[in-house]
Amino acid sequence: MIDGKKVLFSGMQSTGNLTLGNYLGALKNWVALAEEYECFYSVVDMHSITVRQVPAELRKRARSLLTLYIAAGIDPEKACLYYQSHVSAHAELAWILNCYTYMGELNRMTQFKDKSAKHADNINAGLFTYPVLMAADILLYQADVVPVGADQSQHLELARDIAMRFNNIYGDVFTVPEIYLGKVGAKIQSLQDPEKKMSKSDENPNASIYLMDDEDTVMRKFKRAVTDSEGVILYRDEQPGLKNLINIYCACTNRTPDETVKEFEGSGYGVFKEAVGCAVNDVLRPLHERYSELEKDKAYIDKVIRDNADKAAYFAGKTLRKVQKKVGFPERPR
Ligand code: ATP
Ligand code: LTN
Repeated sequence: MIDGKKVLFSGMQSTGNLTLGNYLGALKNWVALAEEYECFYSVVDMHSITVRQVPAELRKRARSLLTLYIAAGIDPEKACLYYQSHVSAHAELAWILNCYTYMGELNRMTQFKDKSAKHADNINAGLFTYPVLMAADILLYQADVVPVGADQSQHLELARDIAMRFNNIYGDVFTVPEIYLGKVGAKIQSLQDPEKKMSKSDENPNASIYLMDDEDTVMRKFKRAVTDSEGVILYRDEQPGLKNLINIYCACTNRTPDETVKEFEGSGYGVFKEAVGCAVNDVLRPLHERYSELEKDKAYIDKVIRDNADKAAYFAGKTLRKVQKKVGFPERPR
């Protein structure tokens, strides 16, 4: 608890350009949750280097991601928006937790298996211990809840196991975090292959709507979205492409699938796709405007980065010192 509020932690990697999936599945919920919880939203740049990055690109993307957090509506006076690499306690706690995590546990992680298959030329130890750094992120702030997509639930389970193991040995040191899974928009699929999730690392640019896509590009991508040959607008598993478009439409307009099906009864796919494109553009327009204003205000963003790193370091430091003491590190003489 901080100031009587429950604590929430989440993070996003600064790799690739954010997609509509990232926005509807994560960012949009983050904005709403910031009202209720004491939130820490990190740009997890230390996680990003588990895969090779071009340094200048990584730096640029990290800043752009932090700016997008604000453009999406998160108030940096209320929620703490910061770079993971600015708070050294993350690396320090991750090392300690490495010594309380088993190889067997890490071996079971499906993201590790997927990523090592994808980057067979660079299966580094960081990729293997990625979930331990993630556990450190969460446990440092004594987070009660962690909003993530379903793909991250295995990592969160591990963070809970590590916390409970540590607490069993040393007493109540860590809050055991709960996963928070959003409902609408929890899973946005690829526009080209509705069996796959929309992902920022998809090679086909037509598969994803990027948050920075201009209006014409958005309309064009929806026009080309893969549907089916049924020709009727219904919300069902047999029409996965259409179901995904309905989900996107609903998430952007706060309508239900039933209302949407009624609204477009008798319409062709062309008409519906255009409506989805317009609904998405209505959501992206204010985001673009706010982003381009913020981007120009270098001093403001710099101040947010500095102040919030200090705030994060303060809370993280408290937990880290407690942990160091518990495991038996000598106290620093004053
Ligand atoms: P990558 O393709 O690089 O693995 P990603 O697009 O899957 O990235 P992450 O950085 O892993 O995105 O995820 C950031 C957040 O966005 C997470 O909380 C994740 O669950 C959510 N998210 C990612 N893709 C989707 C999606 N298609 N639908 C809903 N939420 C998503
Ligand atoms: N692994 C997560 C990003 C992430 C995270 C975290 C999410 C790193 N540390 C802590 C929640 C809490 C991802 O790839 N989406």
